[in-house]
Amino acid sequence: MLKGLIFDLDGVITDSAVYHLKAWQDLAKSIGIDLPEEFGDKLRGRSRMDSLELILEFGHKQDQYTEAEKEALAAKKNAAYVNAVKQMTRADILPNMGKLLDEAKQQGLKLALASASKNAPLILHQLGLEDAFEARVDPATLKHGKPDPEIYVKAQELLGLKADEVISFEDAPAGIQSIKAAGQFAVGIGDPVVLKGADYVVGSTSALELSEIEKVFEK
Ligand code: B16
Ligand code: MG
Repeated sequence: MLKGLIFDLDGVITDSAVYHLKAWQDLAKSIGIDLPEEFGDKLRGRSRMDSLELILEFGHKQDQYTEAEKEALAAKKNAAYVNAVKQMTRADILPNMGKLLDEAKQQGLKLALASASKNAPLILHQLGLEDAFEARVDPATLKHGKPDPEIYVKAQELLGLKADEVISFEDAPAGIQSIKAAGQFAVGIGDPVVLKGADYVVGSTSALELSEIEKVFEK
């Protein structure tokens, strides 16, 4: 029986991916790497340091920096990203998501956030959603990033629920892998080819209908 919903943040509740990409592109440029727009998809759901590693590998520079230098690069990117996030408002909640969260609460479902972002508290504040989730996984406590199941298992545990009692929502292939490895029902938001491991896929949040997803979940 369905008892809870677990949400990724970036790409599901709001589209902060555009700000992540812009901040990474500027940082990459400053060290001589030209990062194409398409690279943004590879960064979805990946932790900050995993994202930096992917970018350095892409630019064949993975062996050129010490750990301390990598930390400094990541901090520089984050400062630019945080500046962009501070411009966000309630209007940046993705279409339909406010309604879906309200409906879920009315049904008595428990809600949790499973975001890899250490900036999630700031983003939720900007969106006016500080009180929307009864549980939030703190990514600083995780040993492994998505696609490892750890973050979704932890979110489910924080809600006190079992894997077959929750539906989890993701926009990233790494996130869908994480949900499925946790044994949960996965809703993908994006390209069905890219998110082929999901149990239910919609092209965008506008097409999300909780009652329709529940019908497939109950089958
Ligand atoms: P931060 P999600 C993820 O958020 C983003 O998709 C990913 O691009 C980002 O690198 C990661 O958070 C870490 O973010 O640098 O703010 O800690 O999709 O898991 O909500
Ligand atoms: Mg995401």
